[in-house]
Amino acid sequence: GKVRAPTHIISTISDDRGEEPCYAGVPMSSILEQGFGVGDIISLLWFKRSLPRYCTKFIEICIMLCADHGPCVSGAHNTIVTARAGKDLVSSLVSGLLTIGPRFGGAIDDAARYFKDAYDRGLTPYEFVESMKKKGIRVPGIGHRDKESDNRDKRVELLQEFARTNFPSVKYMEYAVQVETYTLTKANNLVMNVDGAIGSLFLDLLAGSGMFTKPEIDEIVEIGYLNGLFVLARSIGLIGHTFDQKRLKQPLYRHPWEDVLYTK
Ligand code: Q5B
Repeated sequence: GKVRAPTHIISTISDDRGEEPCYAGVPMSSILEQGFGVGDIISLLWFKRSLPRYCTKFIEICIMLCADHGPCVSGAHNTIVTARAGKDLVSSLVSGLLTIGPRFGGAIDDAARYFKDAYDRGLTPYEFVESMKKKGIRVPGIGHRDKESDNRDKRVELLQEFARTNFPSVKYMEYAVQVETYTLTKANNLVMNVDGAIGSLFLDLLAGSGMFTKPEIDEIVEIGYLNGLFVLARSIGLIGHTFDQKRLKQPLYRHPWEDVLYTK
């Protein structure tokens, strides 16, 4: 019979060999006919399945709410400085994206990992937070430079409101809220941030939608899909900041001496 030479690449999410490209087996024409949105496309290409409308809507809300957070945050600052150094769109974009990590925007996966582990093991919020403190690890998804208990992050409230109305269960989010209640007894700015809200709520989406097996959920959390939501969303804003600087014909950025402490 025919002998197939071993392939160098295995791919399971998309196929462009036929008459029309397919995402997870769904042809492009069907995607348009069914009125799919970005949340459906993410479901197909990241999770390899169509998800219920409330899930795809939640994904879209995450993308919309995280698209930008002004010019002062780490990512936008880098992008603005890079664009003003005369660099191209891709360079300006990736310069901003490279700041996404454990402190800025990239705490979603760790928030999901730690909240899931603590909830599933039945730790009280006190036991969880204090065990993190002993290990010298900041609780991912908690804390914000510019938000406090009496000046909450509106994005967190909006995500929670949507989930409380549309998700079958919000047990992980409620646990994260209890963690926040405890961390707020320590400092006023240890509020749940947008990473913590998305991380805990995505656990609820995975566990409550009935669309994922337990091993699949464990694999998603272990691999870490969820920072991808922030990366994708914030790219929209970073591209916007690049165009803004070019449009404004801003000159090379140089930080003022008076804002540097020169010391030996
Ligand atoms: N402490 C976010 O810190 C920040 C603690 C904590 C226990 C914590 C910090 C943190 C975890 C990572 C995280 C996502 C670095 C943030 C985002 C997107 C964004 C950004 C934007 C957007 C802020 C002062 C004292 C110290 C610390 C203690 C702080 N956090 N203890 N668990 N989580 N969070 N990141 O205010 O005793 O004095 O040593 O790492 O979830 O990135 O808008 O800007 O959309 O763009 O600078 O919203 O919370 O405070 O570092 O001076 O710490 O609080 O141990 O205690 P701060 P620090 P001590 S959302």
